[in-house]
Amino acid sequence: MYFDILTLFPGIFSSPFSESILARAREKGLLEINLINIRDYTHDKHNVADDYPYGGGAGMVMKIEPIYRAWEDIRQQRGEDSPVILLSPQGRRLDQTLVKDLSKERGLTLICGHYEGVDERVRQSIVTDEISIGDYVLTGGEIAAIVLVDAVARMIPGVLGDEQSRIEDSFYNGLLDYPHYTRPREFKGMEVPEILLSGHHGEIARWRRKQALKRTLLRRPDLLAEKELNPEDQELLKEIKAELEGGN
Ligand code: 4G3
Repeated sequence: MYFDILTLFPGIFSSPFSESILARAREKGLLEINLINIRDYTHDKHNVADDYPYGGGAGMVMKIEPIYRAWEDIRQQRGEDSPVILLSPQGRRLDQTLVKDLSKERGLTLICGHYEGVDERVRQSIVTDEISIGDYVLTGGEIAAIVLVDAVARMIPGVLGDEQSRIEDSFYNGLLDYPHYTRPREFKGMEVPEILLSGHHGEIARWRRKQALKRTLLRRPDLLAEKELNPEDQELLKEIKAELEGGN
C-alpha cells in the first residue's frame, strides 16, 4: 500500500517511518511512503505556501495552488485516483472500523494542514475524506498523519510478523485487551494469575475473554453496548456482573 503525504514539514516523518515495524514493512515492499513537500509546488520567488485570511483574524491559511499542483502531479504519476484525506479536527473521528476500511485501499493521499487550516476550496476540489484522530488540536496535521499511517499499515497482511496479533489485539474484535504477563512469576508480592501457568489452553482462552469483557464493561461500557455478544460471552458477562455485585 502506498501513502502520498503532502506536507510543509517532511522532516517530521523521518524517524517514525524508519524504525521498527514500519521500517521493516517498507523494506519488505508492503508499505511505500512518498513524502511530497508542498513548498516544491510554489511558483513565487519566496516559496510562499500560506497567506492572511480573507476577512481578517489571527493566523495564516494554507494556499490552494501549491496543494492543488502537488495533487495533480501525484495522480498523474500514479495513473490512478486514490482517496484524498485531510487530517483536521473537523473530520470524522478515526476508529478501528475506519482503519480497517482504509487498509483495503491500494493507496491514500494525505494532506497535512498547518497554521489555522487550509483554504476551504482544497476541501471542495480534491479532498474526499476529512478525518480527525481525536477531539484535540495539534499544531499541524503531520502527527495525525503518522497516527493514521501506523494504524492502517499494521492492518496490511504481512506487516505484523504474527498475523494472530492483528486479529487478537485490542479493538479488532470490539473489546479492550485482556491483561498480559511475562516473567518473573512474582514481582514485589504481585503474582501472575495461576490459570496462565496451568497449561489448560481452553481455560486460559476463557479467562482472557472474560478479562477482556470485564475491562470493557468497567472502562468502556459504550463499546460493549454496540457489540453483539454470542451466548458464551453473555454467560461470561453474567458471571462478571455477579462477581462485581458480590464485591470482587
Ligand atoms: C485546522 C488534525 C488545524 C485545520 C490536525 C489542520 C488536530 C487534528 C489543522 C486543519 C490538526 C486531529 C492542523 N489538529 N485531531 N491541526 O486529527 O486542516
